Amino acid sequence: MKIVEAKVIVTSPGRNYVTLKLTTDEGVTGLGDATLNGRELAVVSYLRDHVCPLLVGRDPQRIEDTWQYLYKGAYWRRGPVGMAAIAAVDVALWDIKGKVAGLPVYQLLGGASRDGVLVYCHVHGRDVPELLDRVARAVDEGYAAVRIQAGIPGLDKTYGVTDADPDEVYEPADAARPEEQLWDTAAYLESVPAVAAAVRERFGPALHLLHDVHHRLTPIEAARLGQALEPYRFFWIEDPTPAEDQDAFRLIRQHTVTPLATGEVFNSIWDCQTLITERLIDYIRTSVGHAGGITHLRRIFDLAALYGVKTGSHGPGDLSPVSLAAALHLDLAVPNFGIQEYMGHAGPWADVFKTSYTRRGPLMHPGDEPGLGVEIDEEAAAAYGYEPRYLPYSRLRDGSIHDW
Ligand code: KDG
Ligand code: MG
Repeated sequence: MKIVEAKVIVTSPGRNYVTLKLTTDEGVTGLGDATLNGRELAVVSYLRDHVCPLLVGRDPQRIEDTWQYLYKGAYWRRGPVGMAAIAAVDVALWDIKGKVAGLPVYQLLGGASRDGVLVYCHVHGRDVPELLDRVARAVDEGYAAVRIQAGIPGLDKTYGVTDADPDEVYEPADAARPEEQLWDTAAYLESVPAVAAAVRERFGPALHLLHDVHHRLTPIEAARLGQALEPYRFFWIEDPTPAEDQDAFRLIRQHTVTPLATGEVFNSIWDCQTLITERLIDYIRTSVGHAGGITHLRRIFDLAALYGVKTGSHGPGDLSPVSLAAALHLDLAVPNFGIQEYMGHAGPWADVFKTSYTRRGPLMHPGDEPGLGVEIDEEAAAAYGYEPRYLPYSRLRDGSIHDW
């Protein structure tokens, strides 16, 4: 069997998605997600100009060899653009392998280790009453785990909270430049424990609570937050400090037993090595889309399993339904699964992507279609043209730039 076509499809049904579609000489197709939010066209070029020409003529069954060929063969390793491209190829090859075998991808990964995949949804509110109402709605909808983000008094906008409900799109359309937002760490640290207390008081101890700090604290500030949240028994706090500073986690760890999660901006096992092998985190949040596909994510998860670190894959709406499906197949199979982020997708995405995954109460399942269980309608995709958009960025009150 040979790959005869490697096509990159750019579409924006609600937001921008980049999809790689591989076709074999036997007419089998496979999809991979190559979306890198705000930098989509860089990956499009990497694929179209450098990777697709190498794929035509290759045997699609040789997934590991293709991964190594694209990773080692480029000489320039890692990085979000290259690794998103490799991920897309890898996931498309797993899709093809599943279709050829007549099996869902999770069966190729060893079969189901559980009946379904525990997911957490996003809940945000501009203030505490709004947040509480929306947590109640999520509980009514069957979720057992919620990520809670609330507006911060004195700040117009903050990460995780938008005016739209339930959709979260942080990238204003038609903005020629990224939107600027004000950040105030003291106000944030003051508000979060009170928000947590209100949610625990209303919903009791059983609901899993998660919170995303989004890289904004120093190590000692993060330690303080972790301590302050200990009475509320969080499932995790995420990205307490800028994730690339792995040493920071040693200091946070010395001060708090609140579980720590990080990794959504990591692209390879090397980014995770210290954090996992020194047991500095509890959940590794690398994603199928940004960390080299199913093949490489499985390797990261296996390393994590050795050290008692569980999985908690990044699953925002800016990764396409193809990535979500791939994540669910892996989540179902790996022994050290922890939780899967499920933000859902905004806008008319379902016109373009036909999916087989389902949610029943707190659990999701990828479905039993051969391969990933996702198809793309190229005609529908063509109707939603690319929209340049940027993520926002933050400044402190003195005008200096802070992590968003
Ligand atoms: O594109 C950036 C988003 O994927 C990120 O801000 C979402 O932090 C995020 C999360 O945990 O979902
Ligand atoms: Mg996050």
